[in-house]
Amino acid sequence: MTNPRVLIYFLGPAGAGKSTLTSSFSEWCEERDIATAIVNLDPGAEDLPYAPDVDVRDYVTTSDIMRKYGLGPNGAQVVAADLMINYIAEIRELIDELKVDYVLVDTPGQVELFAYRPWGPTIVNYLEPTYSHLIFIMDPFLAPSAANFVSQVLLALSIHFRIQYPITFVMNKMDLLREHEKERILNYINNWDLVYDEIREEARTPYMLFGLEVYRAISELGESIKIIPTSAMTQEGFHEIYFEIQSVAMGGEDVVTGKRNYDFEI
Ligand SMILES: Nc1nc2c(ncn2[C@@H]2O[C@H](COP(=O)(O)OP(=O)(O)OP(=O)(O)O)[C@@H](O)[C@H]2O)c(=O)[nH]1
Ligand SMILES: [Mg+2]
Repeated sequence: MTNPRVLIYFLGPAGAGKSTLTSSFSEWCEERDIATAIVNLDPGAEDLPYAPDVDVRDYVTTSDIMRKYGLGPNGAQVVAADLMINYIAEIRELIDELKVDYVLVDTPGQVELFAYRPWGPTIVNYLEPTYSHLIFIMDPFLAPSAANFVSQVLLALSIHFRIQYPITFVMNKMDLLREHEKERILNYINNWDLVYDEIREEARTPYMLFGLEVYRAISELGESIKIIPTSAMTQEGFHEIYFEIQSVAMGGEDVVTGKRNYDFEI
């Protein structure tokens, strides 16, 4: 059987590499004759490293909203996102017309749109209620310590808690790390016990107890959370991302919730 068409959302903190990874992953797929299209959902994007097939900026841009309502960039971005809802039916029609296997969706840097606001779940559920996949991009430069590493995982989980589609975690920008930084990050990724030990070492304050409780809350999941080291520059990890999406789209289970998300026969 052929695969369903999947919408793949690239999410993560500002500057983590959502747009670059969207672009680079699309090139990687095209080189392997896997048809992709790109949707830009970021009304604040200035220079994109790809030519979007569907672009929210054709309807609303953050810079127009800043001018029109005298808002700063963050407020304008939230208003722009809200206004986007007025055009979402048109955007969906355009997406539905795309004749590709994978639609890659670049998202705004305001991660709170997905973590806290109704916007994120509304958009994802509306655009493709069945075959959607989230890629949460972690930034190694935001993980200088075990506590910060865990807090990025928590952010991803809080998004996943609200938007219950399969999720793949990636640690991007691996090519930028020096050898000892790379080793530290890979140790966190591969060894949750080390994360536990470091949290204990890092914070010898009452907060340590809080940190350890948080750690415990996610450590069982941690066993099943796989984080793929990637680089948008070298395309490291792209096979693994593709494999993850494929294994879910072909009837696998979501590692975090254990739910079957694609309920069809293989
Ligand atoms: N060397 C290297 N640079 C990267 C990588 N991914 C992203 N970058 C760079 O990081 C910067 C931010 O990347 P973007 O793709 O714009 O990040 P973003 O998450 O889309 O940012 P916002 O949309 O502003 O939230 C750019 O200068 C990219 O070239 C990577 O894997 N390796
Ligand atoms: Mg971007």
